[in-house]
Amino acid sequence: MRSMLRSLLTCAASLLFLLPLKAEDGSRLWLRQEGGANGSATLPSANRRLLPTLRIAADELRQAWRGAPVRLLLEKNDALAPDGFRIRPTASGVTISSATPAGVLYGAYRLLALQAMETSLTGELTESPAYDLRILNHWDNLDRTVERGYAGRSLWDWEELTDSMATDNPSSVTYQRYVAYARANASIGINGTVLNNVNASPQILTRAYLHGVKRLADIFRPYGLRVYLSVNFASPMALGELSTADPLDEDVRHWWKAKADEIYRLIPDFGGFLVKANSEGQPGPCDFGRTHAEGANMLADALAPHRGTVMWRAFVYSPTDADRAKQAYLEFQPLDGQFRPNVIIQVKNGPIDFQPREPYSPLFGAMPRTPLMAELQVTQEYLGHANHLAFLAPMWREFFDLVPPASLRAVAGVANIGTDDNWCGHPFAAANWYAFGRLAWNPALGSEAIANEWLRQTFGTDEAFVAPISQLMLESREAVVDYMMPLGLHHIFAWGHHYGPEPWCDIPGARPDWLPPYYHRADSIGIGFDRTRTGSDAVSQYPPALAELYNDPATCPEHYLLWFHHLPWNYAMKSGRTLWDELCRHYDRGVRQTRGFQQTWDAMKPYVDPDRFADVQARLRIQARDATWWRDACLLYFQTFARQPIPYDLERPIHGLDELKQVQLPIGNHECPDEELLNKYR
Ligand code: GCW
Repeated sequence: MRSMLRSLLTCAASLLFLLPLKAEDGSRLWLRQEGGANGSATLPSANRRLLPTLRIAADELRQAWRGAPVRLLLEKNDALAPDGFRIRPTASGVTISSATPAGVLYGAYRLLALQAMETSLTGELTESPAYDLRILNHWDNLDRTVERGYAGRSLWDWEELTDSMATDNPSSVTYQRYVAYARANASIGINGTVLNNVNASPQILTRAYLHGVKRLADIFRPYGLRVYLSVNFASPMALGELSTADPLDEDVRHWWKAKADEIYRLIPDFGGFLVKANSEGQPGPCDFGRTHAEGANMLADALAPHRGTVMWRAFVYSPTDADRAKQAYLEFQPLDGQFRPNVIIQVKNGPIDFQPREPYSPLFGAMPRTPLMAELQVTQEYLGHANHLAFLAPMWREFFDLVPPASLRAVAGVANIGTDDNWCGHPFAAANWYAFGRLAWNPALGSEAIANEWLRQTFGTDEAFVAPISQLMLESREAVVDYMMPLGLHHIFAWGHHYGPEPWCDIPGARPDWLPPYYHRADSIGIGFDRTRTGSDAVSQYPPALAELYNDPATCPEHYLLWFHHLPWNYAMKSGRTLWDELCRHYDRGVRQTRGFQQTWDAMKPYVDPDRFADVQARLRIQARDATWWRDACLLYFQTFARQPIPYDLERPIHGLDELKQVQLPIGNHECPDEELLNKYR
């Protein structure tokens, strides 16, 4: 009898698992609540300009809120930043108040998120964004290719947007997608978007495109999302209107003023310009013998009457110094204090270029009289594109743990969004969009909290799913570091696409600092870039205490070791093993972790809808194969210098170095890898 009962129970349990989970394509992101709502929301009286945003807040609550009635209130609160909000349980329900309509909207999304996560509101909840500007940077070209984009094409349909005969049709698929984009951003507090690539086409400033920009700005405005543009510094020349772009030339200054006026006539709340100047072949003030400050200030003067902002990038590396890691500092630090108040210098988190791990850029903290903002890369240019699962919150946490958030004026993230149904390619890549927004709102948030929030809203709240998968997410970035470039190695990617390994890459005539051997410096003695006081002296760009720490291999954190030091293959590591041995073990650990990720995910089948389950499963398989490819390529290549065996207790390489050197991936800067094609080359 007992055994019959047991088998009946087991049967019922397995039947439960067999119930089909609703198909999901990921298009709803973390905003999946629908139906069953009894929400009621009352609006404050407000003038017409403020109403659309408040209406959205009320509609969202009406559609999804299942709790007591909500009252929305516009109310000044001196303790909060303008877009901060207060959620207060009252005798008759809940009140959401803020000084701004956007703040009320953020409060509404927060309340709904709590419901989705099954977290109850126990008392009053107040939140205030750490930065006024929380902005995405799209590297979208006007032909709809996306530089370093791996999720389809650009969202912006310029052909249609620039068509002066077209009228906006709110029920069209593209229009709906624009709305969904603005809504997703608002739900995590992102309030700015730069629509186009920093390698900017001058065409964006022509009348036709500006009209298109205006149409997007009108759609985004009610969601509190302001539009910005990347501009090409030589636009007045490139558009054939002037013979120079010298920032001190009166005609040039006038041209930009007139252009700014034209933009603000169309878009009164236009945010401003983002500029990549004198970097990787882009034009800039230095072409005319002027400084970055003179260039930025000229644009700042054009925008100032409209209260617009210039975000001027510090991503420069002209061949002025032998160490690329030092160049942004060398060029920008002396300009401290020379910029107009409406200029913010946008600095990548690390001194080189969005590597899987970099120390922070020493520019942070070195320009006390200039507002700085951090540029983080959400798109996984150097972390496996849309094929690898790499949750980036831990990487950004590492940055914020060293660079005090209060020393920054704003945070920007290079977007990973495209026309793919699920927006970001890999179903888990949306977690990075989410994490970016959450950290730009509150840089003190922990990675685990963010992973949990995202998982609960995106997949479900079952702890049997959330606990192991949040653990997987938290380990994922370190796994990528391990199988790609552990112990401070960096930029040993294949030429062009930055996806696979090519530590041997040598292209005659190419800039040395675009080639991996420049960075790893492997030779018969050892490996690593000597940036100590007796080397390139990059350490001295850090505050004295850190410089001291990084300068000595005995105190330098091991995860930065080969970033700062060139060390012998037999160098004794903290573990007591040799450097070579430890290097092998990191690569090995990275590969083993990806195998573990596969197993963990497979066990999650009962909790995930079939489409997303299969999609992640397939990508994890690619990741595991790529990890092996990385390990074999790097270890076999470095072994030609180290001349030592890979420790015998580790898994042997399964590829041959010559075979790996033949791998050519058919992808360039602007293309997303075609999986079928890629597999032919693997
Ligand atoms: O990371 C490098 C990329 C380029 C990019 C550049 C930049 C937009 O490989 O594709 O160009 O940085 O940040 O300007």
